[in-house]
Amino acid sequence: MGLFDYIKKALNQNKDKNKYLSGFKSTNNKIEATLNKIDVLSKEKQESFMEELMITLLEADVGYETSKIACDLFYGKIQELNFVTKRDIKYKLYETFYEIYKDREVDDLKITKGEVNVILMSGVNGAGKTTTSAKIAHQLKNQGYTICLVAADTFRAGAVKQLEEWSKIVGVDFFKGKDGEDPSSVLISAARYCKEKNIDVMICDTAGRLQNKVNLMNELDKMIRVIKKEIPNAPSESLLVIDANTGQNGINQAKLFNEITNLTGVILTKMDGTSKGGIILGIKNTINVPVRFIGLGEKIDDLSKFSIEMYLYSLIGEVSEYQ
Ligand SMILES: Nc1nc2c(ncn2[C@@H]2O[C@H](COP(=O)(O)OP(=O)(O)OP(=O)(O)O)[C@@H](O)[C@H]2O)c(=O)[nH]1
Ligand SMILES: [Mg+2]
Repeated sequence: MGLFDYIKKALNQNKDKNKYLSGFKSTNNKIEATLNKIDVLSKEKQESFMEELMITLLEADVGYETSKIACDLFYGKIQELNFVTKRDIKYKLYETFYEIYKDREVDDLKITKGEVNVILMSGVNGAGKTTTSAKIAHQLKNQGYTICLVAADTFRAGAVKQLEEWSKIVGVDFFKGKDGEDPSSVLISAARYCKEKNIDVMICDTAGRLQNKVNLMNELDKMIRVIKKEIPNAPSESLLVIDANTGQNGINQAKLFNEITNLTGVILTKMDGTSKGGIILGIKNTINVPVRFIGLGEKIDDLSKFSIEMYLYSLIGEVSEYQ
């Protein structure tokens, strides 16, 4: 089976196909527009095409470093052909991105039976941490786990209430500290509470923090050190939530949060908006942390396991019609 057949098979099995396609529509249009200028790519036109491709990738938020790697890899691939058609270009783009995105299998969240598993959610203000905590709680509850949503955002007024409301909607346990309590201390009490109640997963929603605010990043570091005293393996998952519309800054966020929290995954939210989507390749190539989920809306069900095949198809589109 060729790469594209494989991708198509994965696509047809994915229930979120239409959401993906609509989420990446604007970038798909741009790539299409670049390709539509070409029928056959003669040797003379290759250089100017490569420039256009680089610009298209930069505009899609892939980031300079990763765009450069992609273009070099892609250029090498088309050099092997005597005659380059639009279909070849698409096919080689698939191959290029597929190669850049190593470790393509997306693991389920790591949950060990018989212990309290801590999922730590971090990210900058408004990225979607609280909503995504609820969406994950909902998915894990449906898989049969007992969940406690923990309000470790003691910073923003209303944050605790927001999570509490979600816990009622999802129908899972909820834990909060006292007003103004230090978030690390909330985590300790939450861990004890979850152990006592034999909760499988505690999902810790934290306050939004800018990656360049040292004291807030130190607070996050402290939370991780402290929770380990109660639960040595914690956090079993450390997930960074990034608003996909953030563009290049998202790659910086990923780098800095990764230094502090040792990320096990990234969640890109608001992919249903005007996001350009290229950031997924940029993040993976820059910090080698996989994108685990993408947020495709504000509702509790609008969280999809990331699929590189779906993603590439949504960006590059159909290949066979050019055969
Ligand atoms: N369209 C869309 N909206 C989303 C998605 N995820 C979150 N939102 C919205 O983004 C806004 C912010 O979400 P929150 O979950 O409160 O973000 P947060 O990171 O917890 O924010 P702070 O706690 O203030 O840092 C809300 O209006 C959410 O409904 C998504 O995948 N798609
Ligand atoms: Mg929040």
